[in-house]
Amino acid sequence: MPSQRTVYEPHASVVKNSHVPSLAHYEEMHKKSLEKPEEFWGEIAKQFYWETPIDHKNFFRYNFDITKGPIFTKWMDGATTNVSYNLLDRNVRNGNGEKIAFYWEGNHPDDYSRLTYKRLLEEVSRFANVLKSRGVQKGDRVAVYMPMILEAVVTILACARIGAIHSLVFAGFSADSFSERILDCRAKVLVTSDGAWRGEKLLQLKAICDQAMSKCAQKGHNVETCVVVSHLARVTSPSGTPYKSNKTPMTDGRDIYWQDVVPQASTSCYPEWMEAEDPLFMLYTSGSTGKPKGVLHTTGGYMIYAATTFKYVFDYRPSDVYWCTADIGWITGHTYVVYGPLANGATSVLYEGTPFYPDNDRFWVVVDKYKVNQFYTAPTAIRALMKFEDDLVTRHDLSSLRVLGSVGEPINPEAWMWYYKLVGHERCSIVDTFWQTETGGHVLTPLPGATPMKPGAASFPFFGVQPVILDEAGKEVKGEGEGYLVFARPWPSLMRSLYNDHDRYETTYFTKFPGYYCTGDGAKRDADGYLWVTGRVDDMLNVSGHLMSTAEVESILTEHPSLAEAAVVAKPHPVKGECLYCFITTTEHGVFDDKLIKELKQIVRERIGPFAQPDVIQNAPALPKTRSGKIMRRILRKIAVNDRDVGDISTLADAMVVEQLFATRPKNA
Ligand code: 6R9
Repeated sequence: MPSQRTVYEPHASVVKNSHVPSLAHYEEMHKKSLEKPEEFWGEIAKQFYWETPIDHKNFFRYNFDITKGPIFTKWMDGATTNVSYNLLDRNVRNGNGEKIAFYWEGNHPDDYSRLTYKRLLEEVSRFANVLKSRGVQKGDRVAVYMPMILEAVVTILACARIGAIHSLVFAGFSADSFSERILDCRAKVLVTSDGAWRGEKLLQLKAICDQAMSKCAQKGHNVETCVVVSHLARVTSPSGTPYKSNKTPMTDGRDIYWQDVVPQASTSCYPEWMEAEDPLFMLYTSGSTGKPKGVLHTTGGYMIYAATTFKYVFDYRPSDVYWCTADIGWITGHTYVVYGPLANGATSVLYEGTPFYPDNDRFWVVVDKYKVNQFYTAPTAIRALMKFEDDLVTRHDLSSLRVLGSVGEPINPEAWMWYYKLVGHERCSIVDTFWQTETGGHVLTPLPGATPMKPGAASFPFFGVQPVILDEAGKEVKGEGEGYLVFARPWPSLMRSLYNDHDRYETTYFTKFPGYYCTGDGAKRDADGYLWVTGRVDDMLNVSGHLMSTAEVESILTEHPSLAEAAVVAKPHPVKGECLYCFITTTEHGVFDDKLIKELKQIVRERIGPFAQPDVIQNAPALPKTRSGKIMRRILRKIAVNDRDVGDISTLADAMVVEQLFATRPKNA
């Protein structure tokens, strides 16, 4: 395996014509972005349409220091614009109306379609008019629970057009998780589809929405309108037998089919001019207390940052075909399936299915089919695919590829090398992009033509970003070293608040180290100045790129009547990155057996989603605790990996507990 010193230079064919052709160019641009942010971002903002022009004297203000007052960030405050106008009308006016915005590739290879910028604008306007006719106004929340279909993109942009705040929830979350999120933002409208196929699995999305809406109704919140895309009847099912759409239950007065209302709506809808600091969307992310956080992004800053990162990080050129495999329900889908590519007038692939259907080479089939130039996926997918024969990759023509992206979790050097060699033929640049729902766009990343690559290093900050490493005492670690990854100032797309909870925003991200935005991740800087993200430093787990908190899982487990206590830790997993390892203590009457294990796994699936199902559940008659009663997770993590080097246990109330847990690790652990 390559060491931290192994460096791969960008290939000459990538450097040629690259937007940033050398490290020196990058350094110069980065320096300017920090020293003259108004000038740097002002130039970029000029490429967009502003209904009320930007006041350059009031371009950028912020406070990151909680000891000096409330935390805030404002970019281009007072200017007005509309994001959907800039993504659609502006591109159509620039002569790109007939350009393909999306190639849609269905779960089944027989299903595909395409949409031009002009048609996308018409569809967006139509749906925006439908939303308005159902009473949706500027500032209202629209919950979205959708598969990867074109209507999902249309919904997002229709909200942006009328100033409604979209709140997408990944359509893999359970009805419980979804209802909690609908309630928190009090969504007026919900948009979904009857269902979708993922591989050979049928997802009954409308049925999950019905459960979620009835849970909301029990708590006094009624969703007024539910728009349902009739999707199943128009696609090929894995067995070939057509799906009968009348199986989907509809509630009179509340539920309407997309196909019954959208086609007759007008194709023109005047955009709502939004202030740069008006909300554009919210997106929930897990919080360490267990309650999800509604991360709030605003209009102007998010738009210019999504556009700029897309252009430089993927080294995008107008004739390129780009493909990001992320689901639209995650931040990667928001910024790099929808907003970033469309802001650049790009052509993208939108793929509905999985990497494994109908065969384990589907990704490479699609790259070849559309001659994809930039391909962006997650380490967990790469690790799953590298288990198969090389031939699955090598039998396809992947010569169109120029940039390969990775996102969601640290990429291990072995997966990086496989990606680089087998998929990229040692010709493509790999961009290991570190960012978060909260950051809105990439914050640490190599640039394709500029950055010599080190496998597994997120490398250097993007323009406008100033990373700092701090030690436990809050002192800056200069040069080589390791510590907390924080940022010393905001870039345009940093989240502005948590929906309806600015206090929690300040405590979660700005209190531990006054003056800095705290990511919750650790990082180290090597001798060459490269940054390596080492993973979460808080009680968060990253399972296949899905973040969740240990507290969230523990509180669900302990609701089971047989459980007295539960402690959950992350255990490294060869494909998922991390998996859940749960220690449970039963009550006096509870019996630890296979039935209980099955029930607990099922509860977690139902309450959070299938991706959260625990891999290991261990019986723990007692948990290692400090004398003050705090569970020592550090020790549990050691037990999970069977590493007896547990370090200092002098603070433990009862050291025997540790020995006992090591001795009784389950067979599948
Ligand atoms: C974009 C996204 C954010 C957390 C983040 C970190 C981990 C994401 C990473 C990475 C190392 C990378 N993470 N990208 N860690 N290298 N390239 O994934 O957002 O779902 O909010 O997750 O994911 O731990 O803090 P989100």
